[in-house]
Amino acid sequence: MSNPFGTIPSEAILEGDATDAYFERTRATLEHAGKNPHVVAEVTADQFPTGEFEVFTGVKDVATLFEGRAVDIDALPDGQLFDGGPVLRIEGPYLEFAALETSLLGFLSQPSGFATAALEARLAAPESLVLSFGARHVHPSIAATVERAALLAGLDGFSHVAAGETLGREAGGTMPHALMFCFGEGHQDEAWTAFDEAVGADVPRIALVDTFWDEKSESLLAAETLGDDLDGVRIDTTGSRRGDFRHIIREVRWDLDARGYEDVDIFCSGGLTPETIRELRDVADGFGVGSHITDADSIDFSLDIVEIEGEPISKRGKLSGVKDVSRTPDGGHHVTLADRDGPTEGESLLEPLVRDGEIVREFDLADATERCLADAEAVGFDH
Ligand code: PCP
Repeated sequence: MSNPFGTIPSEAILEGDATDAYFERTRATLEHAGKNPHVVAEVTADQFPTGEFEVFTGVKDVATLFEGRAVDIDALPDGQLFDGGPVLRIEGPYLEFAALETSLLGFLSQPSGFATAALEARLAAPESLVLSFGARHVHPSIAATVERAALLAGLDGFSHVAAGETLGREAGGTMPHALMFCFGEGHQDEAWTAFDEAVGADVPRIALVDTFWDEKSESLLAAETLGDDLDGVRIDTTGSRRGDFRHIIREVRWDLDARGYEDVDIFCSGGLTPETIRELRDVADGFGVGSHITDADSIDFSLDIVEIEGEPISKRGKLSGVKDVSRTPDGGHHVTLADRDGPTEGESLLEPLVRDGEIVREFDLADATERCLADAEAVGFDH
């Protein structure tokens, strides 16, 4: 069985079969009528800048989707922020790409949502270790999409093993509650000792300390058990038992310090949001973030024809004509008609991606991360 989980095969996406039925009917109708107009179409979320910036990504997959198609595409660079206007523009015969619209939008919308939420988490604790733990909340076939978006937004690492193989980065992680259960209440020290003996030297010794007893008791037991080998403790106290999480963490810190364990770091996880991370960032050393990223709303991108046979056109509520977007030194994001002058000192942001079916851009995740974080600062990203 080649497709046991019922996911859409890559070949179907590349061939344009991963589409909405009305595009197939459009093809049949246009071919019947002998029409295939030359168009320019733009991908846009908001027509005018809103002041609410989001992260653009997924563009590498779009390039792959369009390789070999007789179109030209310009797009924002991977990791660029935007708050309105086109993020991508396609020019060519309409039937060359009509059936690809559905997959094109999917490649951009969900990953850009993940990356925007990940950036919120990143900037909530710029000095702390922030890891992506949310792969368990999505279909496993897109786990690498989540983890890539997290890295793009500057997170320090992620937990999903197969995503790591796809991305060429090793997954991180220490122990789940299941491991603690396997040793049982009163035997936490045996679990941590066995872990210390079993795993490679490169794995940080982070003891999970919220399973059976209070966080302070288990943290001190972990420190006494592993001594200098203990790198940190992880507190994942469930919401119903959390009370004042900040106070719990401060209490654990106090008692570890009081017994000479100042070098033991405290990591937190479980339902964290940018707000809770901000409240904890001065008392905890690191955070594992899952659902804040994976629950992110997809960016509401749509693809609209804006020029047909050289003439501007649009539906009601959309802006006709080929556009450009530019960034001014004050962080402003501007939308103008492409054949008019943009703002003084504005830097045009739409760059060649595909030329007559050939991918003309290289992709580097580290570069995209650098761009994303620099651009977040330039535009004053603040969600
Ligand atoms: C952590 C936490 C969440 C996971 C991480 C994702 O798991 O309990 O379920 O974080 P999120 O709440 O931000 O989505 P573990 O403590 O490792 O889970 P388990 O209880 O399965 O060991």
